[in-house]
Amino acid sequence: MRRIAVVPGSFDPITLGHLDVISRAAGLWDEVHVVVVHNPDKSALLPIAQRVSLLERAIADARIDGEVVVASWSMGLLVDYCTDVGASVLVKGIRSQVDVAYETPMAIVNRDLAAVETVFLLPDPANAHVSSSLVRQVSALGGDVAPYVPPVVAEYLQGAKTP
Ligand code: COD
Repeated sequence: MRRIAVVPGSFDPITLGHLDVISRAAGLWDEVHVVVVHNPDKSALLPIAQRVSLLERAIADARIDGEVVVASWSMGLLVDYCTDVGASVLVKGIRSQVDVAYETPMAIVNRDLAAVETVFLLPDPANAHVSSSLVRQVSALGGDVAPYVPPVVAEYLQGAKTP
């Protein structure tokens, strides 16, 4: 049986922390779906289609070993996407106790709703402080985001600032 996992997120934009989680998930499951989901608790920088495009290019550039599909989902529960594609596992990255507190209730509800388990991966310590919100803030204030994001994202954000 093919073992499929879903790595969901806002990916606004994809960071090196996300890329690390995606890469390790691709080594653990037969097929990994990276799914862009709108998070209503966050104010967005990039449209969903742009986030998908940057994810696709960053994953291709990183030459991740494994089968990785990029998609977006706006049709309701994330577990419905999992059911549609035959995934039984959600993969989330855990950087801190804040992430644990945020993710734990969702993991329990997703298991209740559709028997979808959540697997938590710890970050590479080199990326443990990296978040999309940090990248958005550094970029908005004119700083260099290259240490935190794949090159394609750094180029895109730099281009978006250049008149
Ligand atoms: N290192 C490791 N992991 C990281 C790093 C890093 N540097 N940065 C982020 N991550 C992890 C995050 O912890 C998260 O697991 C994932 O990467 C995505 O992060 P973000 O910030 O892009 O995305 P979020 O946290 O805004 O995404 C939240 C979801 C949309 C995935 C979440 O809200 C969700 O699962 N929603 C489901 C909606 C639903 O069906 N609800 C009903 C039942 S609960």
